[in-house]
This record gives sequence, C-alpha cells and structure tokens, in this order.
Amino acid sequence: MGLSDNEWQHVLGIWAKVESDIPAHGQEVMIRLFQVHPETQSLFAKFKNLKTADEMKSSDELKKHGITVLTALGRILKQKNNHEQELKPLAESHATKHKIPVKYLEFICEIIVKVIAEKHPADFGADSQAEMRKALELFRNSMASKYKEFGFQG
Ligand code: ZNH
Repeated sequence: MGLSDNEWQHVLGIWAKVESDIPAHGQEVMIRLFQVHPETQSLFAKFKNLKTADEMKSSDELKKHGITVLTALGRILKQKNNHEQELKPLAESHATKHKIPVKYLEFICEIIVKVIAEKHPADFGADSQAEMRKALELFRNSMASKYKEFGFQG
C-alpha cells in the first residue's frame, strides 16, 4: 500500500527534523541497533570489535557510518516511492557484498522510528509514527524484491 501525498508530506516533514542533526540521529541508531540486536554488529568488519556503548560513542567511524545510512535513506524517502534509481545500488551492495537479511532491515527501521520518537516526542506521535513505518515498509519491500533480482533471498 502506497502513501497519500499528505502522508508523504508528513514523513518528509519529520525527516527534516532528522536532518537538523543527522550525526546524532545516526549515531544513536547504530548504537541502538548493535545493543538491541548484537548479531547485526558482527556483519560489520570495522565495528565488530567495539564492545561498550562508550566505545561505540567515541568511534568516529561509527558516527560517519550513521551519517551515510541516514543520508542514503533520506535520499530514497524523498523520491516518495519512485526510488528505483536511488535504491538499486544500495540493494545491490547489501545483497551481493554485505549480505544483509531483510530481517535486519526491519530491525533498523524500527529503531529509526523509536529514535525519532525519543528525540522529537512533540512532533512524532502515534499517527506520524504509523506513516513513517509505512514509508519504511515500502523501502524494505523494494529492497527485498531487488535482493531477489540480485540472487539473494534475504
Ligand atoms: Zn548498510 C554500507 C545504507 C541497513 C550493513 N549501508 C552501507 C552504505 C550505505 C548503507 C549508503 C555505504 C555504501 C554501500 O552500499 O556499501 N544500510 C543503509 C541503509 C540501511 C542500511 C539506508 C537501512 C535503512 N546496513 C544496514 C543494516 C546492516 C548494514 C541493517 C547490517 C545489519 N551497510 C552494512 C555494512 C556496510 C554497509 C556491513 C559496509 C560498511 C563498511 O564500510 O565496511
């Protein structure tokens, strides 16, 4: 199910708040992902040795990666589901090189919603969260179908 124009407008309005501080949001998302789902951390050669939250917090590399992820996701969301061009290289690298199961994409999307909710409680209530979840589900569904084109069952 797609999103209405109005829903996309809300999603991108919230995303503008994420963009007010991409590094802080990205860092929090990555640290939370590794803490809640430690199995995801082992897929990162460059991060698997970070043990404590403090180590993660002081890693510039981790911060940089958080920026990379949220910037790429923002670019995709702004296409409002006409995201084929932006999404394809990401699907390819995650299918053939990083081999990231769709399940892990679900994990990170849910964490993104939670982190935004914590950082912007006044602007991101239940309805907005539901809209964002819907937008992220479209992203994941497209990733999953592209994965298959690249021969990864995900
Ligand atoms: Zn990822 C990388 C995005 C999720 C894992 N990523 C990456 C990049 C980007 C991204 C942009 C760079 C480029 C390429 O392609 O390679 N991601 C992203 C997004 C998302 C994601 C947007 C969602 C939202 N990832 C993910 C997950 C995981 C991952 C979930 C796991 C678990 N990635 C990864 C890896 C890599 C990447 C491993 C590589 C890193 C380095 O550098 O080493």
